[in-house]
Amino acid sequence: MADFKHIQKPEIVEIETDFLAIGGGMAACGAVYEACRWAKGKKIRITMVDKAAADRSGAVAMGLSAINTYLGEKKPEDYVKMVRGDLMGITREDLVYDLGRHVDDSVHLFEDWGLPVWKTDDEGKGHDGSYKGKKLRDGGKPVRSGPWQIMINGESYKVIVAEAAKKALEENRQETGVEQNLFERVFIVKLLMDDKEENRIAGAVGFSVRENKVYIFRANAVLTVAGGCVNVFKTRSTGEGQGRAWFPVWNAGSTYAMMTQVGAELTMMENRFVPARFKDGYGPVGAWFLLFKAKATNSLGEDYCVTHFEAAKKLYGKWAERLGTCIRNHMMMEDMKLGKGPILMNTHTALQKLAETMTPKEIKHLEAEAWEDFLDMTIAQAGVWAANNIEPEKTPSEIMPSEPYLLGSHAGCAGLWVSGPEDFGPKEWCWGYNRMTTVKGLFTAGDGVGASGHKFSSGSHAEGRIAGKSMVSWILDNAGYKPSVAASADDLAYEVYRPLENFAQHKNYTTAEDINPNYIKPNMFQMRLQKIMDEYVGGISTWYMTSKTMLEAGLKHLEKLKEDSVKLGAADLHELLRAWENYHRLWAAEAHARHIHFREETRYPGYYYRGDFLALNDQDWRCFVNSKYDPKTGKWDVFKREYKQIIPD
Ligand code: SFD
Ligand code: AMP
Repeated sequence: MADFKHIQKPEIVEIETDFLAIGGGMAACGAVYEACRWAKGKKIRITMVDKAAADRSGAVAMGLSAINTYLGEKKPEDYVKMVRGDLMGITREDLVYDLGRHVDDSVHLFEDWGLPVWKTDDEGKGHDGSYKGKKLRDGGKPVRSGPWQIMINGESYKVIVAEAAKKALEENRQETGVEQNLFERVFIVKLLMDDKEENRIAGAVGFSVRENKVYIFRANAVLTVAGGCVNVFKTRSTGEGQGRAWFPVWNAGSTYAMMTQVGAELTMMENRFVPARFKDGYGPVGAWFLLFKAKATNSLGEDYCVTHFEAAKKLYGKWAERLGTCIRNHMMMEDMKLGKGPILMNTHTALQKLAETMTPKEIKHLEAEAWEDFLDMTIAQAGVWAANNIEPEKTPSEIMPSEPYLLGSHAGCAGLWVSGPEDFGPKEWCWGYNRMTTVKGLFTAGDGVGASGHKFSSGSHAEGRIAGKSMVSWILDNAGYKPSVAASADDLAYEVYRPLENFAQHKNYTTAEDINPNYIKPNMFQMRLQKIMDEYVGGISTWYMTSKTMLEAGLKHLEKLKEDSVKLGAADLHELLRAWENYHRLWAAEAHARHIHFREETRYPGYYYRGDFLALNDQDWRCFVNSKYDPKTGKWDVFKREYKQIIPD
């Protein structure tokens, strides 16, 4: 089968390791940092492979202005209540609690590693990260923008976190004597299962996005932490702005797709996140609502959270009362549909109010912070302001609900069903190793873990550390294991390079390379996927509305697209990357559509609506929706799992 007839055969590099982290983001960096500590002196080989360069990869690539999960004086129980409330009553409380009790330690490490954290002095006055106060771990008081969030000067946040992970990896490399244990610009295409032991992970295969090389990794334990899924729905940005999105465009659902394909159980894949963002630049709103205390209104000056509140309560009951993220979206959308937009973030009145008690120097500093909020994390939004002559202290800005993203770490909870901590939660939710999926030896964290949102950057790092530590236990407990994969190295390499072969074989059939009956280019494939998802699965065109009949039609189109996916064609390594990214998006999209189809209620108004079941129905649907794809039969099974409340209201 592996006949590279029209392209050059790539060099095949085979790597034996014990611990393989796929991804180099917050969770991966946390995982390798922690694993290297527990592996010290034990000759356990730790390897990390990222499609990009860890210094600037993943969601934190551009930096962040706030750490959204820091408990400080609060209790993990309070954190569980917040997460449960915001996610409309359904969370894995064991996982959330476990995260709550560990997350602050990651934040303390960030500060040790050099991240500037804003501090409050003894008089209660806030200062930015240049203030030399006590460290958080020594009792220093952060500047809280909200109850859970603290402010940072975070332009270099990811560089700092990656540096610690890389340092740990290098120490591990020296101890174990391996030639290389950090692989950057290597995209993982699929996971490999063991051919001797049922339901056991054995490694992964991928390719260099720069060189003609295919990589085959064999490992005892694999952590898949390749982030969430962006660009699965048609985007609001168009034309030359198309690359702009809120979440990182390079996170293409690899986490969900690859683990689904090997039969790992998914949970809450019906959930998605539709963030309200500053229009066109996708600038986050948190600092404006929480730190600057800005109010968002419709263009008539009305507060949509007041005018639509009673109606929302009727449909969504007690879950509407705490004005969680999706409910706020819902009420905003109601006004937009009534033609009362644009919706405005009143930055000007907020800054003017804060300035009332400030000196001119302090006012200048405040204005600088307003810009820096975006310059530190969403630079394009500062560009939109500059291009439109917007001075936030004088002019309001439009906000807008974005296209949907699939994720498990922000205000959403799509992901994998994983084993919980041993000491907390129902026994049936713990099958041995914390954060292990239902596939033996396969772990996840951050955006990968479902039913436990609101982890954000700090929580994803902390959860990576939890997973990393338990993977080392797994490796020690399975020390005699030798991974063995059925497919030959040549066959795997051919499969990975097939889009290049498809293109090379047929490219001369037409004069316009992008149009060809024998292959589909990644860009066309992506547009087709986005159109299906947008029109049938509740994208922006239908105001996030879908239904049983719409979903069934959409799933048929997805099936056809899957048939065509074997014909993906790539002209070069960059397009090969794009081809596999879109293939992963397709799988994530299918899981999403199947889950929405199964859940017959509207649990997350403002994220999506089931037109045939417009209300929330706690009696029948306060449960997890889980699913499993069977790689042997190609069939999906979607089913309910009981929700269990651990922390009382
Ligand atoms: O303002 C492959 N997030 C925020 N978190 C906060 O704490 N504070 C904020 O202020 C936050 N905001 C925010 C946030 C994100 C973004 C994009 C913006 C603003 C503009 C959320 C966090 O960043 C997020 O929760 C975590 O980063 C999630 O961590 P993790 O590890 O689950 O995902 P990742 O960091 O994106 O890393 C993914 C990695 O995988 C790699 N990868 N590698 C190999 N093969 C493949 N096939 C791969 N596919 C992907 C990536 O390169 C990356 O290294 S605010 O909006 O609220
Ligand atoms: P965002 O910038 O929208 O991603 O939000 C950052 C953080 O602030 C998250 O923890 C959000 O849950 C929180 N947040 C954003 N807007 C509001 C709001 N209007 N009320 C309460 N919390 C908010």
